[in-house]
Amino acid sequence: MTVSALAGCAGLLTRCRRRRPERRAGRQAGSALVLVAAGLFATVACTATEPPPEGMVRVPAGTVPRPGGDQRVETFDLDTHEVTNRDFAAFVDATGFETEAERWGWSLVFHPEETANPDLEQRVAGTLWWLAVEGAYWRHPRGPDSAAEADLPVVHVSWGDARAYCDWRGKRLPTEAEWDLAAGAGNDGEGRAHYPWGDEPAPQGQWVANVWQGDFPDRDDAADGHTYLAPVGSYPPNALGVFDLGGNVWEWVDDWYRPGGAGGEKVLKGGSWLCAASYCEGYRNANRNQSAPDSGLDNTGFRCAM
Ligand SMILES: [Ca+2]
Repeated sequence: MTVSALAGCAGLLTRCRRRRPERRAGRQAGSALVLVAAGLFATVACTATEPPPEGMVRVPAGTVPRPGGDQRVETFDLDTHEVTNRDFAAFVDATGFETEAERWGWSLVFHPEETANPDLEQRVAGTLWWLAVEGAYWRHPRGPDSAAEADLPVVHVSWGDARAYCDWRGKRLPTEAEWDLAAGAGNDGEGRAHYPWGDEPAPQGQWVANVWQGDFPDRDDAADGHTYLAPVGSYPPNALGVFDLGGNVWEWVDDWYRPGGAGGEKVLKGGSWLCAASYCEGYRNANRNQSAPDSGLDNTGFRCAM
């Protein structure tokens, strides 16, 4: 049984599987390795009358629009914040978990200063702003000379890494429909806003999410106060009390990008600090991205549900 089949506020049983590493580039510019965590079991039970666990909000049941008609989503609980480096360090300290980026020995880092040199080695074809950096992983997100800051969202985590963390917490990754319901602030169909925070990209001229302003990928004006990752919770939450659903990091969800797409790519939602209105506006609620499940980049993270 898959995790998504157990979505909702009910008894939950999740398990990690071991897969063989396979190196390839995802659509978003992926890297390598697959997951670990053998035999991790977690059992969680809750009822609709219990308050959500600390650090989570309860998202009431509703529907989300889909091409074939509205899809119903049952009540579930969602982390209020993206998983931080502090959170992930606790997981690694307790379990000795090693991410896929660590196993490969490199990961992909956004290097706008290098975009003028198309001959630079260790690039990913077609993505001139991504540079493969040896020694980059969650503890050293920009390379060996950088250090992860505790309150920033963890990055360079693959879908498998993310799922292993959520398993350890007795949680799971949200489904795409759950994520969409939360980003729509619980509003069904036509009531859904254009962005997780409303219909205006910058209400009253104020950016309320960490995205990119200016000409991507050459100049980030940082009108929102951050040119890179922002500490989680730096901007107001949406109407449900969920922070950073738009911008900061793309968030892994449980679903395959194409239905039944085992062996394909997983869905990412919410956009990141690299999303510009002039390029992809990935922070729109209707937007969805895809990446190989063994990929990790410095604009990709996650949060958990249960
Ligand atoms: Ca920004």
